Amino acid sequence: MQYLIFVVFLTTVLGNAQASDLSVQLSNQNRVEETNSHAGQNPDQSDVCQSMETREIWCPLECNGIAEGEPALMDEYEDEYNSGCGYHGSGDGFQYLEGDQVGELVFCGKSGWYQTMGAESRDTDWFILEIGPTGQVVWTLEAERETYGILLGPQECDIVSVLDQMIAYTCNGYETMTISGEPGDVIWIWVAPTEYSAPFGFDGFEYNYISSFSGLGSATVATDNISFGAIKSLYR
Ligand SMILES: [Ca+2]
Ligand SMILES: [Ca+2]
Repeated sequence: MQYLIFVVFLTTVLGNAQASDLSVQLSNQNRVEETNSHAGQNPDQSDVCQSMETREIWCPLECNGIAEGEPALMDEYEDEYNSGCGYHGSGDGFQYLEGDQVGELVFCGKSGWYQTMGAESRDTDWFILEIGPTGQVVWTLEAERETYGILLGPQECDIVSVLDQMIAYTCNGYETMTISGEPGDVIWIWVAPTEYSAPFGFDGFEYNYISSFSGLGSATVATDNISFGAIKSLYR
């Protein structure tokens, strides 16, 4: 049974296969009750929403923070950047994020869709964070298209699943997840579009999302210059 759930999860939630109702049920069943979520309207965004004279309405984001650094999405792109458990290269496929001196980080991410040999694919972004001295990380997600923010566990690719999730779409406001643990604990999170292919009316390949954090472990080196080898110390 556990194997079945894992296969369904990987193929319907984390991978590039088509979504199913079961994946939604699985995610909801795994929701952590004590996690706080907030879906309030963001007044700064509500008045800049634009109608594209289609069914799609979008709300552009401006981000002032650390850039994700993923190569530009395009057809035949291979997601080998922060692709986590889907990474096929040598070493670690996760992107490590750390807070500033007060444990805060504004991360300017991009996600979207592209075609691989004629099949629709979505960009997935996997991150590793460290819980700071307060024992509580608050993660706020905004996105120009409907986007999952997921807390993952256990932290082994063979058995990883959804511990908690939020779905952010800037036109509806922002979403917040509070993650509690011991200072120094490592957490895995995952960001990707909820849709497996670009929505009707979407032009191009990419859209913007913003992950804002408080309560992170303090940075020792700049994130965009960090090497995976140097930051293995997070596990110590
Ligand atoms: Ca990305
Ligand atoms: Ca990626």
